[in-house]
Amino acid sequence: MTSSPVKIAASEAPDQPDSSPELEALYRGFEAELLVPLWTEIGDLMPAHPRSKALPHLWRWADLLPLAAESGRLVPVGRGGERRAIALANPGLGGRPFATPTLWAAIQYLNPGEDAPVHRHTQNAFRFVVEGEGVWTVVNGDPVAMRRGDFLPQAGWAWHGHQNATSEPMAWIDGLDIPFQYAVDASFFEFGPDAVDNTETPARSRSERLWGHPGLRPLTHLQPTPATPLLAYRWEHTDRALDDQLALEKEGVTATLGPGHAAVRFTNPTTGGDVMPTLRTEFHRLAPGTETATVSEVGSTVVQVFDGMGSVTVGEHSWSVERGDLFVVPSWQPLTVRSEGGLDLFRFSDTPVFEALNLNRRQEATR
Ligand code: GTQ
Ligand code: FE2
Repeated sequence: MTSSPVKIAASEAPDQPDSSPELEALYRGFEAELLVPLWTEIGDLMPAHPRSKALPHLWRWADLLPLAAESGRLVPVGRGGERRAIALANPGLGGRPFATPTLWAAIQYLNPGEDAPVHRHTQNAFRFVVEGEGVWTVVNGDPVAMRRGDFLPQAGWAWHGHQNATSEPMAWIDGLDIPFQYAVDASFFEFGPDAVDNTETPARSRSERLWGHPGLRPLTHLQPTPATPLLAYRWEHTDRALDDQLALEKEGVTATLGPGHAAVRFTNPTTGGDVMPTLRTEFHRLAPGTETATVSEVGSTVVQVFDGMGSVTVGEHSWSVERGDLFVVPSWQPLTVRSEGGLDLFRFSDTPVFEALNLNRRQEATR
């Protein structure tokens, strides 16, 4: 006998009718017809507030990097596997390679002289570099240098391959909306050339020469695009913006989120909105001794510590963190961050999805 895919467990929910042979027969009847009553499921389906299956979790860079390097020794990169990328698998998500229900986060590793082959997909992506340099990511034929502190967005459906043009291996992190597109069955994928057809290693990409001038829009490109056309947001700009905010605060100009808390959002210069339709990306700098407010938000977030030391609390979990460490903040779990000697954080989230659907909520704990 095959077992029914649906099993109705009436006793687990409150305010259920008393069990009886007729009730059991009714429930077996539901199962046989693939029917499920709302009254046994409502607590899980319609909770008072989001209860993510994802769990708060921390991955330490000191554990990730050696495993990525060992993958570099043992596992070739090429067609089929496409990327030497190792995903963070949230312990609450059943072993799937998903950092959160919507977000993919992975460490990727490329040896000297290696090419990660060209492909494109509907998933929106970005790279963020916490240490090292030497890889050019070639996006629609435009080679983009990757260096420490750089944020490198790459819109869905753009052709891309990666090329290590130096004599040192390089690791970085990838963020994508793979789990979101998987959940809603929106994914398309195409192979491009096996080798990255590129001989240039410019310091600045063509995209930066066109789009990388603050407040200046090329008159040939006045139409808004759904994702940012700027392929690199360089560390020197991010660093200076954050330094300036903290310096202005000292001069009495309100420029920070709170005492000692500088932050910037990476934006699409054609709209002023988020860099990609599904992904919000930000950089936060906490001066020594700063503690953030405790905030809960709808949607999930992944944070990588770029520099410094501090501690974070996500729901019931607290960790001390240092350079490269990554942690996840599931939907509606309160987050508090404390800086010890100064703390720089890169963060990405799925917030634009919730904002577009009017499902975003944010709550600050009173203290
Ligand atoms: O570098 O193109 O981590 O397509 C996952 C999917 C990286 C990439 C990932 C990808 C890529
Ligand atoms: Fe890709």
